[in-house]
Amino acid sequence: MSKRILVTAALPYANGPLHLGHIAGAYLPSDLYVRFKRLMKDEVLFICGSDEHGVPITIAADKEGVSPQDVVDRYHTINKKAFEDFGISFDYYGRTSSNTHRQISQEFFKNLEAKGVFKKKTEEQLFDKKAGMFLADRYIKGTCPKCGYQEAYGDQCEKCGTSLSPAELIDPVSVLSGEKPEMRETEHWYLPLGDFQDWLNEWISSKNDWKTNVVGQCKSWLEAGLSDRAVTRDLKWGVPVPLENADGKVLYVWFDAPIGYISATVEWAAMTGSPEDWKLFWQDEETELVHFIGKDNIVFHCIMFPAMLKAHGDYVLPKNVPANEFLNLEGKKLSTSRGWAVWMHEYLEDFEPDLLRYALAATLPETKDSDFSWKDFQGKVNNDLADVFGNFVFRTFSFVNRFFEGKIPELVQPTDADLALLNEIGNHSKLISDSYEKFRFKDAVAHTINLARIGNKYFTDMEPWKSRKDDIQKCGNTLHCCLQICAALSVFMAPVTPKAAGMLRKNLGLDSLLFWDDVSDKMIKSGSSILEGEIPFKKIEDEIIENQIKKLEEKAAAANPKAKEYVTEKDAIEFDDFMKLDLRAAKVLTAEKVKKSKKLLKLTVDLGYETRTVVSGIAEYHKPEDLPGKTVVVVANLKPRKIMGIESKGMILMADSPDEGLKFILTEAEPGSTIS
Ligand code: B3M
Ligand code: ZN
Repeated sequence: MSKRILVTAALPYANGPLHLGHIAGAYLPSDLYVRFKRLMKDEVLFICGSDEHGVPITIAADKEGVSPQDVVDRYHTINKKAFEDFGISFDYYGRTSSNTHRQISQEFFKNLEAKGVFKKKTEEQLFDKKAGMFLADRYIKGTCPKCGYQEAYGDQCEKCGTSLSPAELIDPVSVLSGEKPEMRETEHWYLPLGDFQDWLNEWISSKNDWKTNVVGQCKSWLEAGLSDRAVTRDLKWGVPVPLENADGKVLYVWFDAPIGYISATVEWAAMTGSPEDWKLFWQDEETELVHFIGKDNIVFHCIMFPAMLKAHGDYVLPKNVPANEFLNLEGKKLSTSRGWAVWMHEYLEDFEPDLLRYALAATLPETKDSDFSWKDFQGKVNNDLADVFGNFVFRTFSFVNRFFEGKIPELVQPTDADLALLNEIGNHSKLISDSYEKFRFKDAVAHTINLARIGNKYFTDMEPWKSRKDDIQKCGNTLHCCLQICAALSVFMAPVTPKAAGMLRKNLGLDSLLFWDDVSDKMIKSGSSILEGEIPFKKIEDEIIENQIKKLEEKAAAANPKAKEYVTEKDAIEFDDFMKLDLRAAKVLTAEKVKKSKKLLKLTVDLGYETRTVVSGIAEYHKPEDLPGKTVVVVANLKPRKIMGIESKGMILMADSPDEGLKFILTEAEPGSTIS
């Protein structure tokens, strides 16, 4: 029985172009799911749009010396086109600077205000005297009180995901003037999340089909206790607070942005000519609402927005929020500020969307961070798409066109091997659909390409190049079965490589619109004709990949001109001062992560005359498993210190190369050798 599903993808800030990390986080996963669900004949509405308020926008505008509207107009257009070109099949792509959105978010706010949901408080907030403005969200930076990350924002720490208020930051600094802010009184409306704690505890606990990484984050917030969250800001750019005594105040971007899903649906319904249809998706309990996001948005989609929807009362609640973790690039964190990113609009200038759709789908950060490298991209395209899928389809089509005049051969007295192959269609239909249903897209894609692999092996094992000479019936059976596999793949591949799948359906003479339940081992009829067919995927040459890597490194170098600047030398010291240091060679014996810390490793080192424990802040640059056996330099006579409860005796010397992170000072000397 078909379902009604409303799928949303996180609204990207319209303050810059899209990169691979955005695509791997929310947009490709949601598109895979939507395309699959449409094949399952479910009624799916796929909604997204530009998130056009908030400090990320005004900071970008300030930097360029243009208005926030200029910034959002530019990037709304660029991003909307990039999504279209990449095949992200939204039914509607809205924007939160629209009049509809302003009206709907103001009505939502007034509804909660009228119910007395908000608390109104006058509190001291951080104020930048030089800039003459209160510092909210990304206008303020400081050290995260939870994980020690020194670049945490005023509303969230991007490193550990903790949602913060500016007053919680350690050593806050204004992003605008670089000055230490002062405290000033201001009045705001607060959503008292604590009032929803019991309901949220129960609601989250009932989500036994949610990803563990999502539930884990929610539970850690719930256990820490939910505090009041300001839902208004002293800013000029945003949705004005729709109350009399609220001049100069706007809705907090994370209050209005999720309402953007609703306003985009209202705009979609109006566009279709049935303006009331939005209610089928937002106000009908039969609808399944699924939010696709990155892990840094979990608190807003699993705690804050559900509390808002619950307080309002007229809307459905999310059925699932399958948040993805982060995608790294060539082993390093993606960073727009450091120019370490592959931009979608640039990718699309050089490659087909299907290639990246497949390569990313096969390595999505579904339960832990994953990595994109150009070499791996080439491998996925050349090995999986070209050598497995492409080769299988091309060989099958070539044989049928050369030796059977392009007609689908009869299946006559199929052997066990023939039947076993045909049976794989039903097996894989279940394996693939179950994976999609559980948001396990990597598995879905792996099972899909595996069916092509099985088909390829069957073709080779059956040796049609021999049987065509001495057993034409066997040869015909082989090709009939291979064509049935191709037909099944033309549906199974559709969510991930829509263009190639459509081409395959056309070349097989199949309808352009097929559904999952059209797949069987009899999809194509003997005697009907196939087209010539073309090679579905061409291999990518090494040189093309080398150029991409070079381009990435050049852009990163250009974005970090000061990366080659050197730290200024310290003041001169006496020789005797230096001689107080006792530097030794020491061999690393073991290394392990320190629980609850992202930066620290605990190592045991052999000093020749003793083995000791040293704690070192190198976890972001070195994997523990790579360290045993290295002989490093240790300051042996440093007084012992307790770090995260571990006694650390000594310090490992590291070179802090500006753009390469922390490097060891390795030595060939024996453990215990003195170094001077
Ligand atoms: N604009 C995306 C981000 O945090 C944010 C999502 C809003 S979804 C309502 O990068
Ligand atoms: Zn943190």
